[in-house]
Amino acid sequence: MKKVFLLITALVLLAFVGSASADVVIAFSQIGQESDWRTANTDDLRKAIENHPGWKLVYDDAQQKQENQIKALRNFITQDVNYILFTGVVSTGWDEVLKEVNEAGIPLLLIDRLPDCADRIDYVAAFGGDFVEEGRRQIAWAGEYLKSIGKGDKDVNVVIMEGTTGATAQTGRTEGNLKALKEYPHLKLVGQQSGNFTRAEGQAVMESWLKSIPKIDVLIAQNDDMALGAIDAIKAAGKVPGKDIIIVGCDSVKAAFDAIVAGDMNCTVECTPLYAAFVVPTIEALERGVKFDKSVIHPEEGVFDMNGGIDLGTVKSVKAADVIATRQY
Ligand code: GZL
Repeated sequence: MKKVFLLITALVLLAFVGSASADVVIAFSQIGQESDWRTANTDDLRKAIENHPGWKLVYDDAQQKQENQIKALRNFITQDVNYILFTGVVSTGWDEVLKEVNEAGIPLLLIDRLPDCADRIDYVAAFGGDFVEEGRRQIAWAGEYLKSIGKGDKDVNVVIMEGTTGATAQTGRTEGNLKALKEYPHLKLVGQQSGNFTRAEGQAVMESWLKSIPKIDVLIAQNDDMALGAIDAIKAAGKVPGKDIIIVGCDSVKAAFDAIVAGDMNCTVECTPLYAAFVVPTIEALERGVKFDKSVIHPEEGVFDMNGGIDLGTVKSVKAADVIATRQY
């Protein structure tokens, strides 16, 4: 009899301990694996969540398809997860499914690319790059650099290679690019096309431009992967990247630092993918009952180039070679 009593007690205790340490389940709808930035963003968040005591990650890679993200979000609702991290491949078409997330009462953290419907839905907080400022910095760097080498009064031909059409990172950076061009009238826009944030498509677009545009002096690539693809095309055409064509990227991934130090690229505008430093404390605070007010948080970001010292108003460029050893992505 005593043994039975002890067995039942042990089972009850086991069940209690099991339920008391029930996981906090965090679901992450990730866009895809289109760029080094995206890989760094995924790795940073996965590592932080999977290594956090009592937390469990439910991860979905949408392979850059909106329909896959909508399916994933609905699966998260069915699984009744505790939190949802969301970044949208494009900015439109999310109202219905994000309202379903709200109706299910699952706290939503918006990261990276905010949806156009952000003002019409509930979310805890939002964290990501200031894309308009990043686009402004790209053009301003080119304008200020040309002034610094005595070519500020010379008309130069500029091409803008845009990210995934309709992504807030593309629409924001393009807005910043075009607004800043008005401040530098000698920068003449002669080409504008999407390279979809991928290295392969960046190379293909540059190849076609080199055949169709008589003279290109500056490439503004809205991410480093497309800039690196364009560098491959420029070299294949027998031109010297970083000299015949000035190349300004965005993200500040390691491969861009390597290209700048090698002299193939001139500048990269930082857009950090390291979001765990925001997401982890936010969810820990939510677990303690802290309330949030839909705040949109932009991280401090820099600009890195061949020599440093280019003043862009909100930031001064730093020499890539001086900091490459400290970079985390
Ligand atoms: C920016 C992010 C963009 C990066 C690209 O926050 O959405 O998507 O700039 C990535 O490299 O593909």
